[in-house]
Amino acid sequence: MKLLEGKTVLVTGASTGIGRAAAIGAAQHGANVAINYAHSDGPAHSCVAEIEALGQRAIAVKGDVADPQTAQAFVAKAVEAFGKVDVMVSNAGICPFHAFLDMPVDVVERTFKVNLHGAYFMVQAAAQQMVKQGHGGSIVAISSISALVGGEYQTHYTPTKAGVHSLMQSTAIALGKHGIRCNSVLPGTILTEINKDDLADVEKREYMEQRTPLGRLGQPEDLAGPIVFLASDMAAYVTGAALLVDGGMYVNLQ
Ligand code: RM4
Repeated sequence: MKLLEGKTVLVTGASTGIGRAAAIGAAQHGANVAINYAHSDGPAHSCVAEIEALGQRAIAVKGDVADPQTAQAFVAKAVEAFGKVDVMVSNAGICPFHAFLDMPVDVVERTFKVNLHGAYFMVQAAAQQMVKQGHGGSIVAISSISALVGGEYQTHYTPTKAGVHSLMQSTAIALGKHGIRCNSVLPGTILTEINKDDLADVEKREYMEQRTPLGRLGQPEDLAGPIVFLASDMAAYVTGAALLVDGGMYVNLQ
């Protein structure tokens, strides 16, 4: 069953990791896809190729989500290519692990601008287009288990993920009248570029695995199904919700 047949799905930070898995998952469910990416053209273009190999159309649009203009340009390019926006998956994020007491100003500011401001501008631009279209839509923001719990080396990061979760709660209220649903997904520890260096520490990786009742860390593909579900009409009455996708890590005290 294809849950996104004929839909246009936009995904930020989609050249690798969770964003890439979401983009390909949407295509597997019948969507045409516009991906945003910030840096490397190669992985972005290979993501487009993988989507086209599935028989769906795709475009890749380079842009730094921290720049408000990027969101407007991304949505405009998607509308130019596909005529509409049905789903926005706001995924782009960074997590440069760093101790609190000597955390540099530029690291804090960059993390907030990418993870929170970037999400805000992308969600706003997509919602503006959806309202103009007049037939609703779905917005899925990638928050994190870190919206709910802390991290010693993530004092700049966890507030942004809590903010993304809260943004979905408030936009769900603001946009419900337009038939636009807003929900957040809260991944646990998923093996991606964002934590490759951190999890290269064998002791740290084993600790995180042992904290996970399902016995393994997540893969980006583990997020595709939950994101497609929230994007689709299967979740027609779901808005303002948060879906943990963490292998049970959050509830595992003892
Ligand atoms: C997630 C969670 C994971 C970490 C990534 C970077 O929100 O904290 O443990 O590896 O961020």
